[in-house]
Amino acid sequence: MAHNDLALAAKKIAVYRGDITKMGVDAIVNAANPTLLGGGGVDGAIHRAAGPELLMECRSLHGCAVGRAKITAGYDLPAPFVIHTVGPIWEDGKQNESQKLRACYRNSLKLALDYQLTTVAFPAISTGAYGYPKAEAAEIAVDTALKFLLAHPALHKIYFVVFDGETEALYRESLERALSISDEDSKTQSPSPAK
Ligand code: AR6
Repeated sequence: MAHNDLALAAKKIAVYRGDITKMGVDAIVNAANPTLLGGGGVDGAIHRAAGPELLMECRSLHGCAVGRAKITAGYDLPAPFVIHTVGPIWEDGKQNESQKLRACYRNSLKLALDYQLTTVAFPAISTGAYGYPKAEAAEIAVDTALKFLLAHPALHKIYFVVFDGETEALYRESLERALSISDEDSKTQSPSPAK
C-alpha cells in the first residue's frame, strides 16, 4: 500500500467529539440491535431526534442480522439518511466478533456508496451496551475505513463521532499507528537509490 495513498485516505477521516444526532452529513450510522425497533444509547438518541416516523419505517425492514446494514430516511435529523447496522455483542473475542465488527463498517459504507452518499458519520459501534473493548474497536473502525477509502475514492469524508476523551484518543492513536506502519513499509520496500 503506497504511503501517499494512505495519507490521502487518512485526510478523509475526521474524529469528532460530540452528539452524532447533530451531524449534518449525508448519513449517520446507528448502532442498532437485530430488531431495528430502537433501544438505548446512540440508538435511543437517534430515534428521539428523528421522531416517530423513523420507527415506522424501521418496522417495515423486518430486522437486520449482525454485521449487516439497512438504510432509512433521517426524518427530523439534519442527516437525510440513517444507516442502521448491528454490531456484535462482545463475548470472549473468539466468536468472530472482530470480523462481524469489520462487516458493520464495510456494509454501512457500501450502502452509502449504493445511495451515492459521500459523507458518513459513525458512532463507536458495539463499545457501549455491547461491551466491545474500545481500543480494539477503534483499531477496526479506522483500519476498515482507511481500506474502504483507498478502494472507493468517491467517498469524501468519514467522521468518527465519539462521546468521551478516552475514545477520541484511541481513534487518533489508531490513525497515527496506521500511518506510521505504512511509512515504515514504504521505507523498507522502496528501491535503493542508483549508485
Ligand atoms: N452520539 C455519539 N455517540 C454516542 C451517542 C451519541 N448521541 N450516544 C451514545 N454514544 P451503544 P452498542 C456512544 O450502547 O454498544 C442499544 O440499546 C457510546 O458512548 O449506543 O453497539 C441498541 O438498541 C458508545 O461509545 O451501542 C442495542 O441493543 C457508542 O455510542 C445496543 O444498545 C455505542 O454505544 C447496541 O450497543
